[in-house]
Amino acid sequence: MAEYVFKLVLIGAAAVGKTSLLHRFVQNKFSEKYELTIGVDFLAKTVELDQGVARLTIWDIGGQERFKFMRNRFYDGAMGALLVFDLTRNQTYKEIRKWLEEFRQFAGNNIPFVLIGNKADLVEDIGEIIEKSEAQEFAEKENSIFIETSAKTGENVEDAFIQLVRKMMNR
Ligand code: G3D
Ligand code: MG
Repeated sequence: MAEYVFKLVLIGAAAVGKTSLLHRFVQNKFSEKYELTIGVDFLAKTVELDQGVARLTIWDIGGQERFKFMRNRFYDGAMGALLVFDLTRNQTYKEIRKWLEEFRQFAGNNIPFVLIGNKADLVEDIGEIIEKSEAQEFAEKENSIFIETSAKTGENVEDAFIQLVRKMMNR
C-alpha cells in the first residue's frame, strides 16, 4: 500500500476552534478549556484510506498577530491546510482571504486546502450569519470545498480532514 507523509496546518482567526478541531480529530475529545495556543504545536495521526496510508503531522498556530515571527517554521513544508472560520462570527469569515494569501505566500500557490465553517452546533440557535452559498462559491473559486463542522459534537470533523488528505494524495 502506498505510504504518504503529510504536514498539514490549521489556520484562521483566533477562537474559531482550530485547537478544538485538532483534538477532536486526533483524540476524539472536546474540552471547554484548552490552553490558548502559544506559538506552534502539532499532533500526529495516521489515517488509512483506499489510496494508501497517510502519516499526518497537524500543526496548530495561535491566530494572534503577535505570533507572526513564527510563520516561517509553521508553514515550512506544509502540504495542505484547513482554513477555519467561525460560523457565528462574520469577522472571522472576512479574514479567510488574508489567511489564504499568507498560506500561499509561505507554503506555495497550488497547495490544497479545505474551507471549514466551525461551530455548526450553534447555528440553530443563532441563525445563519454567513451564507452557506457564499462560502461554497468562494471555496469553489479557489479550487476547494466548504464543510461545516462542530468540534463540540464531532459533526463532519473527520470528514473534513479526510477530504483534505484525499486532495493531497491526488496531487
Ligand atoms: P482556536 O484554537 O482557533 O483559537 P479554540 O479556538 O479551539 O481554542 O476554541 C475557541 C472557543 O470556541 C473555545 O471556547 C472552544 O470551546 C469553543 N469551540 C470550539 N469549537 C467549537 C464548536 O464546534 N462548537 C462550540 N459551541 N464551541 C466551540 P472558550 O469558551 O474556551 O473560549
Ligand atoms: Mg488554539
